[in-house]
Amino acid sequence: MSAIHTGRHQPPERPRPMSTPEHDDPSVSAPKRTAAGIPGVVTGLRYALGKPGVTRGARALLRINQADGFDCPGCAWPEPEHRSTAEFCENGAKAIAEEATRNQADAGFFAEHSISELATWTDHRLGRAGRISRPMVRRPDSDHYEAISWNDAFALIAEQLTGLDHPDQAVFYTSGRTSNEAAFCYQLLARAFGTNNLPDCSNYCHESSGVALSETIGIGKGSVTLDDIHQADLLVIVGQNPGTNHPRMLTALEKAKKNGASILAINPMPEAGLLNFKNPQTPRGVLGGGTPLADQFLRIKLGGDHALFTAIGALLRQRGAIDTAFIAEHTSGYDDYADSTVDWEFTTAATGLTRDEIEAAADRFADSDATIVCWAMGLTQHTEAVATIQEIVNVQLLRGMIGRPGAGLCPVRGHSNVQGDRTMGIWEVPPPWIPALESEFGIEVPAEAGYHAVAAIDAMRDGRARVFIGLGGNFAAASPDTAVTEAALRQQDLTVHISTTLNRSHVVPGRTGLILPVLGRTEVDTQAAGTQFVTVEDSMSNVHASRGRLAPVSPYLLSEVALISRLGTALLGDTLPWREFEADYRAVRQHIAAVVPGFDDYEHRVRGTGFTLPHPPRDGRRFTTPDGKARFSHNRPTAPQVPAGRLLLQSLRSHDQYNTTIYGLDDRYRGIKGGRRVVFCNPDDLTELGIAADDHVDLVSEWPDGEERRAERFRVVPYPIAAGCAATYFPEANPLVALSATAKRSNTPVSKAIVVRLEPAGR
Ligand SMILES: Nc1nc2c(c(=O)[nH]1)N[C@H]1C(S)=C(S)[C@@H](COP(=O)(O)OP(=O)(O)OC[C@H]3O[C@@H](n4cnc5c(=O)[nH]c(N)nc54)[C@H](O)[C@@H]3O)O[C@H]1N2
Ligand SMILES: Nc1nc2c(c(=O)[nH]1)N[C@H]1C(S)=C(S)[C@@H](COP(=O)(O)OP(=O)(O)OC[C@H]3O[C@@H](n4cnc5c(=O)[nH]c(N)nc54)[C@H](O)[C@@H]3O)O[C@H]1N2
Ligand SMILES: [Mo]
Repeated sequence: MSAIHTGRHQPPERPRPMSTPEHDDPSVSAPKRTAAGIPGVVTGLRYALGKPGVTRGARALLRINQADGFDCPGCAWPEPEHRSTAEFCENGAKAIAEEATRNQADAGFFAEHSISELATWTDHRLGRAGRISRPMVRRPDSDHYEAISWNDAFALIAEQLTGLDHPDQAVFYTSGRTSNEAAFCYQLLARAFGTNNLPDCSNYCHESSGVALSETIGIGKGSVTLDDIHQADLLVIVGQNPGTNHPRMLTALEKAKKNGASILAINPMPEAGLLNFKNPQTPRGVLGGGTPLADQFLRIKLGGDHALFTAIGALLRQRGAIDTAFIAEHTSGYDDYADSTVDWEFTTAATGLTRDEIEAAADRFADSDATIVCWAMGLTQHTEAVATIQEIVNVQLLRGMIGRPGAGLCPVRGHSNVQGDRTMGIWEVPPPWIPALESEFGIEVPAEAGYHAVAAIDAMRDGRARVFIGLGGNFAAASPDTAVTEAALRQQDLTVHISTTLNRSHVVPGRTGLILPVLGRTEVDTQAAGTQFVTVEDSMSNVHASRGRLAPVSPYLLSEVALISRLGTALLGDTLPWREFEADYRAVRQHIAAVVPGFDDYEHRVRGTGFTLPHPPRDGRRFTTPDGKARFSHNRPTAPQVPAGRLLLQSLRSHDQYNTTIYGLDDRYRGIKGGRRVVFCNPDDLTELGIAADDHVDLVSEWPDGEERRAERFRVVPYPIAAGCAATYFPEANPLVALSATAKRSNTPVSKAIVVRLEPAGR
């Protein structure tokens, strides 16, 4: 299918670069081999103390991830039971600083800067504008946002929604920072209104993990606890960069190493956080040389993991290193699972690894009594992502590495409550507990699934969707095929962005556009019944409370729960208990307890350090699949096809960004300073392509639809990345990803598998 020329709409404009190359001239030095330590803490403190003003920042830092404080809005890594006084990391500090900033995009700001002017700003500059301080509206044909009252804003949304021909013409997107309470209210609002159109950032993130795990072990969540990580004797970290994206995970890895674990890292890039770690919270980390982390590093080609894990599975069977009792008692499909020969020619070509390296990795699995495999976006954003993750499940099942201490499957989640949002029903698929929701609230929910994120863009582009509401996030910048997505948003009758800070989505409004500002996680939330807390679920299914501690940056802000409740009243009237929800979040939790399995006695159990949700495979080797067994999958290994003269490009995160929020222009561990338009390439590939270090190139992507997409002017940086592969930053790379290029079965854009050619830059 062509993503571009279908439907009755005009082909969109050519993709354009999202930041201005002239302002982007990075300096390049050698990549670092050690993550965190003193420079990390100092950098984090500089952000947190320097930006919001000293007392505000320091007060915030001391409350991060404490039992009586707020959950760090950085990542979803769990908190240890005995928390150190500073249970935060450099990048958590940056996330706090971003939210606690005193900069405000207020009414004066929007009067001064037109929407068309703001559209020319870089993402970094947009973010610097700071917190949105009151509700703003862009009226049809106006080039400015102007202030609007909350009541008028809710009336406007209700009028547009009730004017639709069908509820399915509305899209209710969610990002993963939303609390359980807000998420539950939001899905109730959408479903009571009559649609399951609840796409979320999970569709772009760990959807492939959810699909792969649900099909094989019966539940789409990871099966390990933090204690398991500490007790493992082999930790495999594949397709993940914890030094930047989950820095607190390094503390757990260090502890595991002290307990005797070995670490196998699998990545096309030698990421600093995988190789060496200095823990800023121990004297040794502060004074000493740090802990070497990876015992073996496999510099794999992009997309080579499917072939690698197929080979490892075969080698384990050849050696008889399998848990026959577990396989017999707890699994099905073993007999159909591929035979145990390894096609070495295919495997070494697909992985870029030698046979010896792969044999040595298989030895580690065979020798381990407690193996955990951790992964993130390096696996989920590929065409064969689901099959690849299922190959990892196969290997773990062969060895019986699930439901026992120190062993299991560990998809490391991104956004701090992305897993909780799913648990609360933020999902385009109606969850199994819908009948309970229906009887609890006396509503009827449509049976058909709604749009996932990519399908939502399709529907908006084709005129099947006319209203877009985003609860957090930055849909314009996080989505693939930027030009298509922006055009789709612009042609909506109404776009509503429920946001904390200014971002790119705000500058591509629909005919009418609203920006509705909300309290952040760090801020005190006071309602009729007093000060409220919210709850979140981390990557290991622990549910706990989060209490904001800072004074709100503006008196006009609503909490997300209050906002959704008032919209609910405006749209659906008092048929549902919206007013109770807003006044006292205990009312929301009471209904969650009645509807969502695992939340009995929620209010009581979530106090203190919280509780852990049930996970049948982890808790008792019970598998909630149709036959009650864990399933072996039979997938033929594949590898991405890259024509001669082309490179396979991945888009990843720099050290100074949180997804589409750009904190700064450095990527310290990779040696980049003062800019983002860089492309990391293997030196041998550059020689072969006749491109010199420091040349500037355009990235031109090539897809089966024949349509070319271009991102302009990137500085070439020679880097020890696997041969045939290249890397650049997200979201600058998003214009290159065709909307139709998604992972099989999970529909996640293949942001890590972009076939490109490098052309000399136009200027
Ligand atoms: N500071 C900070 N923290 C964050 C975020 C942030 O932007 N900033 N984002 C949050 C979110 S939403 C998420 S989802 C997570 C993301 O966490 P990560 O998944 O760590 O994020 P990426 O930067 O996309 O890094 C992908 C890693 O996988 C590797 N990789 C890419 N392709 C392949 C492959 O084919 N095979 C293998 N083996 N490796 C591959 C890349 O080289 C890179 O090291 O982080 C969360 N935490
Ligand atoms: N090419 C490419 N594309 C990708 C990826 C990639 O690796 N490569 N990664 C994908 C992944 S893993 C993800 S998760 C998505 C991320 O997609 P999103 O979650 O949509 O994007 P974010 O950048 O995290 O959203 C940032 C915005 O959220 C708002 N915000 C922050 N905190 C709050 C809050 O507490 N409440 C509310 N209401 N709003 C808040 C702020 O206005 C901020 O501008 O991007 C995906 N896109
Ligand atoms: Mo994510």
